[in-house]
Amino acid sequence: MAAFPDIPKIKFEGPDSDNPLAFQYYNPDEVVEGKTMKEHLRFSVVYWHTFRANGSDPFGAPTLNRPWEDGTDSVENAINRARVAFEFMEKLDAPFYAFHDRDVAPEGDTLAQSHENLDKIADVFEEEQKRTGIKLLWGTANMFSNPRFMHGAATSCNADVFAFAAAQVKKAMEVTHRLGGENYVFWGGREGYMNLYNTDMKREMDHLGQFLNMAVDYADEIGFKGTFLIEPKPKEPTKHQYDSDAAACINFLRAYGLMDRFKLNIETNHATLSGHTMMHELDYAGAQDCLGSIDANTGDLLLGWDTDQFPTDIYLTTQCMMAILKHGGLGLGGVNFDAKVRRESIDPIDLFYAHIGGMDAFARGLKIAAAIRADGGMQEFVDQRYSSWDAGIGKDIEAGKHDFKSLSEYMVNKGEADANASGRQEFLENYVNRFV
Ligand code: XUL
Ligand code: CO
Repeated sequence: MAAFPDIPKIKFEGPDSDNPLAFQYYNPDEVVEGKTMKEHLRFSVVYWHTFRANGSDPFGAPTLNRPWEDGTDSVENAINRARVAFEFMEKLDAPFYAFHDRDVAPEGDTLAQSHENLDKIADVFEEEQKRTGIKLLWGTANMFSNPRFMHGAATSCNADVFAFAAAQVKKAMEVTHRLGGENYVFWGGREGYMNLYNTDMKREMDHLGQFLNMAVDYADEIGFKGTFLIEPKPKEPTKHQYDSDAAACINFLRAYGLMDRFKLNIETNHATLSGHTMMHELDYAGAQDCLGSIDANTGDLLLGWDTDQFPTDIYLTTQCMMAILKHGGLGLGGVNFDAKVRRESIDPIDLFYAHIGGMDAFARGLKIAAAIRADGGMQEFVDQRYSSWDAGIGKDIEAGKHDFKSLSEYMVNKGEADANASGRQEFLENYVNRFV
């Protein structure tokens, strides 16, 4: 039986439509900068928030109406839920999805039992992927919910937990590979510390480096060619997560010889928790050739935690798309809605409104960013701002023709630096507003 019998397939109707179950801006086949919107954005639905969230929070019980759930943690319920998930994604016209092993299949009494449960769901996913053409953007392993991971997984003080985590990731990689997953994500759930008094940070980081190298070796063994992604987040659940921001992750990847196999999965709410804008994190990752994928969501200015709300702010999506286009697109990555409806948004139809809004916001951001780039005014300003590096002393410095002695001689002779020009921040903010 259909879970969403009254909901039609969501279609593009254009900006004049007032149909809340239609796209006003996301037109999958519309070409922007030589690629279709569908190719640029590669929208993905997350299994955990969309099909497993129940509206509970630390202060209250579940609230969300999910009539297809039978209230048990059985494999049968998980199979039925998988069918519902594909019905939802098909109606939404979402080309990709993402999951953690433990979102999709119940954890068994033993690891072998958990593996078996996961295989049963993977059978259903395989069938549904074939039926619908929907693809797996990435898989990952949940190594933070079960109490065994209280001290971390790859960074646990308990070596057996490291071994358990390895077994779990091995299986999650196999399932991701079997389902044609285009990436495999590591978000360091509890890879961090609460207090340095009881923590050997160096040893924990070394273990994490070793763990990720084992993952790369195993990928080679099974022929998994997808990109590995690390997802930075500075805090929550631990006080200090080792993968705290893009810069920290990239330093880690370099230190442990992982740069050629890993990129980053940048999430908006994680960026802002780390005291950076999403645009900063994307531009930093892009500058280091590490921009892999994004977890699209937003936090709340007035709340200091990971609220994982759907992105509707056009400035945010414009800035995301400016950075993404600047660095050549997301490649095998996508715009993955790591976002959940509020616990007061209790109806199944709210899942549609939330995703439609996020997809439209990103489609608008894409079009606005492309228009800004086509106009060229901002790029021209930036080029001009750095023009002292295009000739004369600047060009020679960049070419490596100078050292402190020659620069000292140059400036002692000259006496004073050339005058500075205005940075024109307000002018540029107004300029962006012309396109929004
Ligand atoms: C947690 C988070 C995760 C990762 C996947 O904040 O974002 O859901 O995206 O483990
Ligand atoms: Co995420």
